[in-house]
Amino acid sequence: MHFLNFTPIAVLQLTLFSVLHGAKWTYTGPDGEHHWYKHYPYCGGTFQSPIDIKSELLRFDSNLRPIEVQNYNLSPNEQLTLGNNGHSVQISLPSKMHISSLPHRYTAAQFHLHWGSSSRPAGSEHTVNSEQYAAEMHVVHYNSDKYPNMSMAVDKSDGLAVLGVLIEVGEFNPAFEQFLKFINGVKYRDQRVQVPGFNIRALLPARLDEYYRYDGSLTTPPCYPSVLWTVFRNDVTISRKQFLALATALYSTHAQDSAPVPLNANYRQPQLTDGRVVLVSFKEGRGLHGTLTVTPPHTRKRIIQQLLVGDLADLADEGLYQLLPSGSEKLHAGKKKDLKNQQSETLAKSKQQMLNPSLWTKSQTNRYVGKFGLADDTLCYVSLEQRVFLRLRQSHTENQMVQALRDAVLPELNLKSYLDCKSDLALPTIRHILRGRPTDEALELDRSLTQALMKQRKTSTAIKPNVPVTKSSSLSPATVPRKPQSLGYPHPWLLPMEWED
Ligand code: 3TV
Ligand code: ZN
Repeated sequence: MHFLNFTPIAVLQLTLFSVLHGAKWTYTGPDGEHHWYKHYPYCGGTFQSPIDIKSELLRFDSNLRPIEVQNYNLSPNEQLTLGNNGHSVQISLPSKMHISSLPHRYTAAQFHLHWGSSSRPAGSEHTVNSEQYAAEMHVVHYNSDKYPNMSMAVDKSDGLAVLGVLIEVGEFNPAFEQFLKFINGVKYRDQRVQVPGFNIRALLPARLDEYYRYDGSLTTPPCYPSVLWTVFRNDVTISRKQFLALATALYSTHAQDSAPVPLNANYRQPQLTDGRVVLVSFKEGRGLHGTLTVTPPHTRKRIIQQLLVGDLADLADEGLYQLLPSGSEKLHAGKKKDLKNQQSETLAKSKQQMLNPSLWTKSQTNRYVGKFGLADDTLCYVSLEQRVFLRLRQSHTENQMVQALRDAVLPELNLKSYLDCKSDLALPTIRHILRGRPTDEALELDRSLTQALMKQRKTSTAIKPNVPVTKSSSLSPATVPRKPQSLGYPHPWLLPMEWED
């Protein structure tokens, strides 16, 4: 969270200076991604991309329309510029191409790729359940309803929409060949060639109705958090030969440089999710990675309302599981168990992350990611909670103040965000609500919550390592390490509520 150390003016000055004077950045070495924030403060900030798109972040959203693109089928008479900018290979696109299915028109500007190396053909930026694809294509569009060009849009929160296509090595892809056949003409940085237009739609997967959607950033400096990301669920393939052409033909250095540096492995590591959810346009799961949480907003609202003023016994029996992350539906759908038992198990499962201190930087609640329709971002106080918490921890002032914020102020603020945003209910907030309802049922519900969490805590401490360290893990080096909770003292969230008379 290096971004927190700069004032807004300093961020602006530093970013302007670096963009104008072209501060050097690379993917490895002293100017590698862990150093980007020094010249490009947004790279150390929040809501960064790419991310690991994992099942527990997913929320089905029935409002997500199929992506519709216009004028993507270009004639060979239209000339496109293929270029090597030292970070990627890019094709500029004509402004008639646009996305028509979003609430604003997003006009195409360019597409480019990120890829691995010949020795390690894994170079996608987004990963799905920690799985990295061979490469990824990004079709960059800007909001032309609101901004006159790409430069004006690039740093605006609603400025850009990027379509992400995951690429696997497999069948030969004739559409990709339309530009890969010219790649040797742009071997070195700043080289450009003209290529005939072709059908850009053919670079995308067949189904444009199945995708992941979240709010994020440019994956390269200056990392502005200005991108509405759409990552298609279905990948496309290129042949091994096509992949190798991409991975071996290019250099990130100029033709005249004495030490040519190959251009490959040009992907950024997955970033922290910062309380974001990933909306999904499709409902059905797929095998191992397919389980989705599909709580529609109106159900969520109804359950929260029930927590506030409804019958708590009924809620314990039937309702609460619907608010909880992936897997809970399956448990509920199985053989009917004793209800209390069932509730305990379900809650325990869903709160597993909360019980693993290493995962606390990823909020259990979520920021509303759709830009359109439901709510103003400012209602989502969960990110505020995270930032306050991190900042206080960084300055070594973790104390009663933090606890008071978490226990008293933030649950109340969060309640509003749960109602307005697409987020799950965090335990402190459930407790905050129950505290306002000192009835036997509320006490009972709190007890079973506590029991379930205590039980789960024992199991999770026994079997779960603290920090997953796979290559594609979304824990970036910016993660503040957590000290493990002492086994002897339950975390305050696990203690039964004190009931006021
Ligand atoms: F807009 C971009 C992206 F979205 C650009 S051009 C503007 C940067 C100053 C770019 F280079 C990108 F790499 C991306 S990306 O987030 O799609 N990778
Ligand atoms: Zn990109």
